[in-house]
Amino acid sequence: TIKGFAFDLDGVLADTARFHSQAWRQIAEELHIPWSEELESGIKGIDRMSSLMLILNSAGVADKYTEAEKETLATRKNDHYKELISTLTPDDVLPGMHEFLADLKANNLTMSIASASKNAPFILDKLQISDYFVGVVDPSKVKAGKPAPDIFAEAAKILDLQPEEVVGLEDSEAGITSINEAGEISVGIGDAMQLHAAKINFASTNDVNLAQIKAHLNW
Ligand code: G16
Ligand code: MG
Repeated sequence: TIKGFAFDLDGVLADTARFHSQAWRQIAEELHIPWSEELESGIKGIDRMSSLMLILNSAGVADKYTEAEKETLATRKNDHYKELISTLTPDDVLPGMHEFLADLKANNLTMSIASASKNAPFILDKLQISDYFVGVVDPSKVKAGKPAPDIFAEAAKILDLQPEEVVGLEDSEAGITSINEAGEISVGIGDAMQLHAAKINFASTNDVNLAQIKAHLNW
């Protein structure tokens, strides 16, 4: 039976995907790399350096930059991103998720955060939802980022649960793969075609609800 939930942050709880995209887009423009829908969805869920590599590789220029230059670009993106997220308030919790968190809590289900973001604790604090979670995975302490299972596997450990007792929620393809590989139950939020590997799909955060998840799983 299901006893806990592991939440992705960007795009599931927080309306921050637009800020990641805005900050990366600025870097891409400075480097004269065209922005695209593919980059927009490709950077979702993957860590900071992998996002930069995806952008550079899209223009075939990754080997034109030294490691130090790449570090500088990634830091500059993060500085801009941090400026953008400093404006976050509880109103930036994505639609329906306040209610969903309260419903899980009322049902004694335990929750943790499985985000690739090093800024996750700061964002949870800004949104004033930190208290819902027993813990936050530190992405710098796991071997591999999403799509590898490590982040979601660690989120189950934090909950002190077996993977099959955990539902993972994600808005990215990389994240759904991570949940499935960890042996947890995947819930995709967003385009059903893009997130076809998810066991259960909701079109938007507003549609996510415990009753429907229970019905799907005969739980
Ligand atoms: C998020 C975003 C990614 C971002 C990653 C790292 O992951 O979806 O686009 O690259 O965090 O973020 P930071 O640069 O803040 O460490 P998630 O897993 O919360 O969707
Ligand atoms: Mg996400």
